[in-house]
Amino acid sequence: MEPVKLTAKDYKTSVPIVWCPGCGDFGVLNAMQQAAAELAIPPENLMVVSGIGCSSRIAGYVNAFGFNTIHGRALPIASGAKLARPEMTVWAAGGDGDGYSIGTNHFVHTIRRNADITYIVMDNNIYGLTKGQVSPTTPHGDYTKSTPLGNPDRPLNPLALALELGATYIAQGFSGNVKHLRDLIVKGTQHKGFAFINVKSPCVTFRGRQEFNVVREHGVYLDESHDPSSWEKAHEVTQWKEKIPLGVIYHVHGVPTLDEIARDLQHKAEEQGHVETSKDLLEIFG
Ligand SMILES: Cc1ncc(C[n+]2csc(CCOP(=O)(O)OP(=O)(O)O)c2C)c(N)n1
Ligand code: SF4
Ligand SMILES: [Mg+2]
Repeated sequence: MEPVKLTAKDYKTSVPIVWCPGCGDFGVLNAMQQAAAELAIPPENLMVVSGIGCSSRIAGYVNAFGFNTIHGRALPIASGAKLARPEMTVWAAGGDGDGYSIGTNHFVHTIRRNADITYIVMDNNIYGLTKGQVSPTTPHGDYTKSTPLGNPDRPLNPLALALELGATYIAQGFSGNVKHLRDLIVKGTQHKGFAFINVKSPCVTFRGRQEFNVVREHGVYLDESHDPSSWEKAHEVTQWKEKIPLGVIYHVHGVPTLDEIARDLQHKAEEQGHVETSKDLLEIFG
């Protein structure tokens, strides 16, 4: 019998979507559903883990195992899920506040461990759910609910940070270009290791609709003249000031993943045999 062909519709849920009309996150949701269909991942083999925020509601909108966790904690939970069930595809998702503010420590250490998961950040430069406070990616000087005199801080550059930390797949997409974003998610999911995709996903309510035009005007799609295997070229791209890079910025293969390392350690421990007494255990650490 022919296998049933999955379509984006198979990844929709009946959970009512409560995002504001025009929110960029709709484009990200469509791209994720299209990517899952393209990769033909049976919904029961897919897990979407998120934190807290408007964007983090996405875990309930994809027909898969979903876990809307605590603020900033999507990555350790996603890493644990992948360790426990390596045969599953695990996507982590959330916002710029979730990932680059309260969750920064997990961002750093998940990259360092090269967990074999895909992390999709809906970067709207604001805390949307809590009604418009400054986020780590809000541009310097911008007025927000919590910076009425202008943002005194310089913004964090997540692409440069990920590159410096040794991320093995770094891409940037735009929720206004679903097809392009779908392809970035497909490639990231196929990548063996931590795939990081920062998505320019405007918050129309607290940053305004013109944010879509900012990305359209300043976005530059990387073509074959960009070599994503070159750290130096990737570094150059992450330092662009006026232009916004869109596409795969950096991609390297062959770095051991967290689950490979863990399984290797498990085999080594099994070879050493069982530890019978606590005295034997203490001797191992002696
Ligand atoms: C421990 C903890 N601190 C603070 C909050 C309040 N809180 C909920 S969502 C959020 C920020 C959301 O911003 P972001 O992650 O960028 O998501 P967005 O709503 O913009 O998609 C904050 C501060 C919380 N839920 N838990
Ligand atoms: S507040 Fe902003 S991020 Fe939240 S749903 Fe509305 S437009 Fe989207
Ligand atoms: Mg946000």
